[in-house]
Amino acid sequence: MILYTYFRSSAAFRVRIALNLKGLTAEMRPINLLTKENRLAEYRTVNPQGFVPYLIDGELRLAQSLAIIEYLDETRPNPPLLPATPAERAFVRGVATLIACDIHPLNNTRVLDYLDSVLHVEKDQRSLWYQHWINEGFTVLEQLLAARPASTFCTGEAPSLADICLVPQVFNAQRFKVDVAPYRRIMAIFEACMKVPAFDAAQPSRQPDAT
Ligand SMILES: N[C@@H](CCC(=O)N[C@@H](CS)C(=O)NCC(=O)O)C(=O)O
Repeated sequence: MILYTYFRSSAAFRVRIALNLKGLTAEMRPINLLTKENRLAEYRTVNPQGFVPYLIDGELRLAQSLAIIEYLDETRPNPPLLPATPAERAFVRGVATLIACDIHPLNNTRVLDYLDSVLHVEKDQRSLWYQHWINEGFTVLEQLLAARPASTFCTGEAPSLADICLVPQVFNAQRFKVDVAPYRRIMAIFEACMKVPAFDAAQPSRQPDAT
C-alpha cells in the first residue's frame, strides 16, 4: 500500500492510526501542504481533489479518510474499528462524522487560505474562527460522551473509528491554542488513546516529513 500523507494533516493522521491499529504498513509519500504541493498538477493527477490522505492498495485508489478506514476495516477485519451492534456502530459513526464533517472542514487549509487571501481576515480573527468551530463541536461531543456509561474509549474498552477521529482533532485544538480543559471526557479519552502505541506512532511529530 501507498499512503499520500502530510505530517500535520489530521485526516491523514486518522488513516495512519487505522493502519497501525491493524498492524499494516504502507509506504508513506509526503505531500507538503504548506508549500501547496497538493495543488500542483503532479499531485492532482493522483488525487484530483488535491487532498491528503489518498491510499493506493494494488489497483485500488481511494480518497476520503472515513471511506479509506472503512475499506481497511472491511478488508482486514482484525481488530475491528466498528463495534458489534448497530446502535454502537451508529454512535461511533455519529462521533466520527461530527468531527470529520462538522468541525474539520471549516478549518481546512483551503478555507483558512480563502479567509486570508480573498476576504483579508486578520490573523487574530482567523484564529478565532478556527477556535470557534472546534469549541462548538467539542461542546456537543463532550455532552454526548458524558451522557454515556464510563468507558476508556469513546465506546467500550477498545479504540474505534470515533477515537481515530477524536485524537487528531484534539491535536489541532491544542496547536491552535483552544482551551481544552473544559472537555474532560474528550481529554480523558485522548489521554487513554495516546497510551496506545498505534496512536502514538501516528502522531505528527513522529512522521518522517515532520519539520
Ligand atoms: N474529507 C476529507 C478531507 C481531507 C482534508 O481536508 N485534507 C486536508 C488535510 S487535513 C487537505 O489535504 N487540505 C488541503 C487543502 O485544504 O488545500 C477526508 O476526510 O479525507
